[in-house]
Amino acid sequence: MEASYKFYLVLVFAMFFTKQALAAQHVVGGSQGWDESTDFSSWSSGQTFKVGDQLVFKYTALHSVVELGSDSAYKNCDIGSATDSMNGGNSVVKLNKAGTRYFACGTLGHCDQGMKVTIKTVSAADASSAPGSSSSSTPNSTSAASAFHFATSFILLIASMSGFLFII
Ligand SMILES: [Cu+2]
Repeated sequence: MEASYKFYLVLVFAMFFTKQALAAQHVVGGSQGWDESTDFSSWSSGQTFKVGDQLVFKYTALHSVVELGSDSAYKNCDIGSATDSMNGGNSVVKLNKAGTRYFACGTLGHCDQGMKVTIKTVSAADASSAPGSSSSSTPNSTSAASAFHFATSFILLIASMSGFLFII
């Protein structure tokens, strides 16, 4: 009875850490963060956003983060039509489904200066066939990736098991 209780605790623990390991956090703008001087299009072109990943906006009190609902609102910097608004300097956004999302700074004039970013989220399956990987190399890289994920999960399972049993 007690053994199965421990087993489930360990399982939940392992699943939690495995999920954490597979979901990525993207600090918007990289080391420059959410700022007028950052080139967001070049930053985003180097990223793959997958369902389950998180965006982290880091900024000073001069800025905020608003989410815009459409491509036209994004192009026109129509901040008034924002669907969501965040402030406080450290805003986390979860990418919970595939599709395009639009973010801009809510401070007057900043969006027009280029302080905005488009995030295209892909499903995990689409991510493995993303442009750039040629058709011949795709199967190899996919199996390598899943082998890596399996190994990571396995190591985390063992690590959390030993860690948890040690605590108990
Ligand atoms: Cu701003």
